[in-house]
Amino acid sequence: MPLRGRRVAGALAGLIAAGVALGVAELVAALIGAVRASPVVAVGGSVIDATPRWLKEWAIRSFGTNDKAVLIGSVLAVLVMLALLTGMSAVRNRRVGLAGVAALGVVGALAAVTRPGSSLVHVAPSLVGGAAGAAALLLLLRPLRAGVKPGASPAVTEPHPAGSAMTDRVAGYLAGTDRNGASYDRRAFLLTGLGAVAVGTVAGAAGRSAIRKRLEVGASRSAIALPAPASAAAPLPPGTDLRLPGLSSFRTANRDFYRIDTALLVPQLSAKDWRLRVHGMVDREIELDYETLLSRGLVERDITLTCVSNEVGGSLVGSARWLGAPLADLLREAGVHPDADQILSRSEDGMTIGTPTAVVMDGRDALLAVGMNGEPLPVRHGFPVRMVVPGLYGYVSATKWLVELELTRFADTAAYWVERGWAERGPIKTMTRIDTPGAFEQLRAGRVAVAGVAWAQHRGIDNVEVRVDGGPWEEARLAPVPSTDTWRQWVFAWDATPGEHVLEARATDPSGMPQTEEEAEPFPSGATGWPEKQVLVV
Ligand SMILES: Nc1nc2c(c(=O)[nH]1)N[C@H]1C(S)=C(S)[C@@H](COP(=O)(O)O)O[C@H]1N2
Ligand SMILES: [Mo]
Repeated sequence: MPLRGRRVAGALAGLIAAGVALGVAELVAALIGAVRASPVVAVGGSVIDATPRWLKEWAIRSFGTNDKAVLIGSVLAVLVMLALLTGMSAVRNRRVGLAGVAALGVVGALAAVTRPGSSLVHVAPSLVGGAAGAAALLLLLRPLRAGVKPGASPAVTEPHPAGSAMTDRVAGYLAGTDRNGASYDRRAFLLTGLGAVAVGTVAGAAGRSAIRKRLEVGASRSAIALPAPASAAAPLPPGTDLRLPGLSSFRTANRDFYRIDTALLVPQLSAKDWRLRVHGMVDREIELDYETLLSRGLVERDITLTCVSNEVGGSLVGSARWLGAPLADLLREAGVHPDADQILSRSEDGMTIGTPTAVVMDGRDALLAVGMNGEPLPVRHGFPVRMVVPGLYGYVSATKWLVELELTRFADTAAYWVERGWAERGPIKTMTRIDTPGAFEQLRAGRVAVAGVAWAQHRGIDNVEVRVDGGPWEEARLAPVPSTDTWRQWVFAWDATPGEHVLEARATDPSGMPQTEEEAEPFPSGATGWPEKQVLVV
């Protein structure tokens, strides 16, 4: 089969066809208003769900908040490779090429339609995009066939000249000839290619911008004026925030607040469209809109949120002043059946989180939160409404983009992370973190402020101790806190002597038992162990 330059052209055709497919798919996704049905997003989302825990943790560790960009990049890289291969084989055999395009389209469609909360129409972007890609590929293959010398039998192949490598093929492509010297219509190929690139780019750009507009739920958010709380947060006792350099501030700014969720694209739900349905094992179903929720008499509380995936010393913890409606009151109105021990909450993107009913009803400030640090919830943090329950890890309590509360039983339904092996109940373990000095920091001998935060939400922190080089435990000074639902700052004045030292810390809740030294990884119920810092004093 005469190939050489045509093979390179074929690879290029494959790449262009893939671009057309993606561009058109993006446009169709925007048109049907299903951002998440875009093939790259859908495949990326499926990859996230299928990713084993160790790999996910490695990705978060290595790429931090760029993990999603890296994922999308990888999906695209794989697609580019497949597109090049498909285009190359299409030169030999159009049917193989078309089968390749069809397979990619079907993969995208399957990924889209199996995403939580998706419907059959979500196959449209991948299928229409795939069809457009196939059409582009056929058009681009035409000029490549046109020049094959009449009578040149594909069976008669000349021996391949030695040293004919990639350069040879590229030269062939530039000359518009194949190995038999048969020319193909390079001009027509280039023109068709340019046309296809234009179509793909315009479709993709239009789709993206339509999507961006749709994502401008920001408009809905900025139009909101939150009411003053019926019950304001307790004023912070003086000295709650020690304001030491390197120590986390008592309240975490929204832009600095950690974000953990499975949503590749942040769900976009406007306040106007928001409804909460309370159903399941209740006497009376309730449906609530945003206005009604705001009119319920809101409470404002400082509450520290913690992720079960937080490693010892990790940063997946933050404290905010939340404004929200008491969840227990709403449940009492619905009339929860006595054996409904689980509140299965659902988010707009289909995430499910199971919270013990008894915990929510025990008098703590479990909230349907609408405000965070004085503004409407940021979209990333669950706009318009999320749950916040002091004392429970986020994966069993802090549902963002909340749309549904189903009263059920743990024995009957397992929530998303519980299905994946995480503990059914997730009370927060007593933990402390050394914020300053930093790891491997070089210090001057003399007085050094060792400081950090400790948390055991809804139980409270009674004591934090520090020890140096495995010596005796010494008590740190605790800052005051407004309630037991927040973390607590502490500071220890250390007389640092020259040399290498290891600092360790441990916290104690009112049970009197210091947090365990035993090291456990986050899976399945939260990390344990004492945080430590190695420092060099000069
Ligand atoms: N809809 C939805 N809500 C969610 C999650 C999620 O993946 N989807 N993740 C939970 C987890 S594991 C945590 S720790 C908190 C994190 O909240 P934040 O991103 O506002 O810090 O949200 C919880 N709520
Ligand atoms: Mo989490």
